[in-house]
Amino acid sequence: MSAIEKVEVLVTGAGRNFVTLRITTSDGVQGLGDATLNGRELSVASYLRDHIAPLLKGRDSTRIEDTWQYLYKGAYWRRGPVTMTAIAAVDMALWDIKGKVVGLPVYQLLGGKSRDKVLVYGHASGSDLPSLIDDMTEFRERGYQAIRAQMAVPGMGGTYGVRKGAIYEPAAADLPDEQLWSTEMYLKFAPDYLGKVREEFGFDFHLLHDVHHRLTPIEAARFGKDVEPMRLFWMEDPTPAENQETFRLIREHTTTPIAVGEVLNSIWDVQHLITNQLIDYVRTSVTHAGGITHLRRIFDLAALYQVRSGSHGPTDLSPVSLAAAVSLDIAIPNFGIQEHMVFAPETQEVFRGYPQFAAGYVTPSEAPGLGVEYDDAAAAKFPYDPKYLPVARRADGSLHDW
Ligand code: CS2
Ligand code: MG
Repeated sequence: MSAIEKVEVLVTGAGRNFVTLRITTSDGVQGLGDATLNGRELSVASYLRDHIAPLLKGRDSTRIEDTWQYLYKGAYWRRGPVTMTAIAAVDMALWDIKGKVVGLPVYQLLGGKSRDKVLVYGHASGSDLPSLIDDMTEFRERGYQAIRAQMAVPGMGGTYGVRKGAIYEPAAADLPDEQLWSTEMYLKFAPDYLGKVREEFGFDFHLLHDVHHRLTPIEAARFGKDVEPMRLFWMEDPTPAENQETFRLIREHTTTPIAVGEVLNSIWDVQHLITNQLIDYVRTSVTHAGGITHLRRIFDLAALYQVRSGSHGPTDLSPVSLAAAVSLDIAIPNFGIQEHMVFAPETQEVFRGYPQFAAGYVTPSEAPGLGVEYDDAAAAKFPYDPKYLPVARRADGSLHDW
């Protein structure tokens, strides 16, 4: 039996904060799993180090499903981002090990390729229309065939999704940055700039937009109708998804495709959305939704209802997460699109071998396992640096969804 012998929780601030789980077996085979939860990283690090690691020592590393069930049911307390991210990290690491032991990339263990390459989308943004157009132009020149467009709304300060500098990172403050939000201004402004993007670039690329949980259902219905002429690939997170049934109201008013899931972490959180076809893309990530084992279940349920994948993949999920996500993306029949962001140079120094971008697509590594190596010496150069995601407040001071 290939027993789990060593469990390491690796925390680094390489470009941004990442938590990585490394499992080593009695045969000396190592597997990696991403355990990064932006703004709450140490909660997962502690969950893994203090609660899960003692349970893993001596377990048979080949028993991936049993370990998943053991950690999920054994916690007693169900679901949630911290628990499901910790389970995900163990799951990814065990799939990585299994691939290395049999000498195959993980995607081969998931049924092999259903496509030759994985379509990705990038994040263009701007503080005003000229800078958004410039950024979109650059993404087009780099070969992206799908681009998300986000622009600052005048008078709203740090509107969501606007990159500062080369790398997009929303968790940039020592305490939560308080950003002003006005639905009225957004609803007046966003359809207009998305229309100008289409005027500038036409329709021969996929245009995406992230509403980021900001609207009420009827406001989202109105937004969806307003942007129908722009033929978005999707409008993302139009309204908070705790009440899954509420999306029916949006559906009744607009044909703009809907993508939901990045803040959700189990099949049950998206079950109603999928089985009632209230969404078109499910965005749950391999890191926050229980790993490869559970995300495959979500995608298989989605396939029954013609819902496609659209995995979350920002810079606050590590290159290990991207490698695991692309292993699923290339194998499942109902792949939609994969979010793709360029990692900081420091991140690339620590994590090596992850899927690389070429002409609008990525492809998985052919190396056994997930194909990512973690450089401890490089990681040690970048200490953990606690950062918080922003919060949003309305003009009257009340809190809004960020
Ligand atoms: C965003 C994320 O990529 C997206 O779709 O919603 O950038 C999100 O804001 C961050 O992952 C939060 O840490
Ligand atoms: Mg999003």
